[in-house]
Amino acid sequence: MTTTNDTDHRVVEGALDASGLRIGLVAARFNEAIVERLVDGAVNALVRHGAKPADVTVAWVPGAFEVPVVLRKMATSGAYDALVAVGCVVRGATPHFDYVAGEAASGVSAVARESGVPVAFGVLTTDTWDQAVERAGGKLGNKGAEAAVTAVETAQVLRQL
Ligand code: INI
Repeated sequence: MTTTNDTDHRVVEGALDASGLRIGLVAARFNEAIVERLVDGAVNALVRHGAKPADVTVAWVPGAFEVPVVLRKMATSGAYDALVAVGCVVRGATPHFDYVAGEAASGVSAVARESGVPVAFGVLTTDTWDQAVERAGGKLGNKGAEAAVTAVETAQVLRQL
């Protein structure tokens, strides 16, 4: 194993501090009961980490498939330091799931790569409704809140580079 005693290197880490950050959420209304909980979790997490409520914008779209195009508009507007995609795609018995979930994930990452604005992925992709409930403020936490804090941390890293 190689170790180093170099104490002079620069370490960049993002503070979990949302004060002064302008943050946009794009939320997909499909499976709305779940997504409302994810949005509430995300907004609460941002405010608890110092964001001003007036600096948080939530844009609603019909489904997860529509999330990337609205994220892209927000990312290229210059009005946001970080973005969060929020939605819920439940597999059920349809191959539609794979297209919707796949397009949402690849579209979200493309927006972040191409714009340079961090976009956190808070879109649940689950096999069942119960698994979604567990991740939307249930026993497995709130993935909307986790994504929001991830967006803040990444924005704070970018600010230092
Ligand atoms: N959209 C979702 O956000 N979640 C889903 O589970 C879902 N399913 O299962 O179909 C879903 N479909 C709609 C899709 O996002 C688009 O709105 C639609 O295809 C029109 O473009």
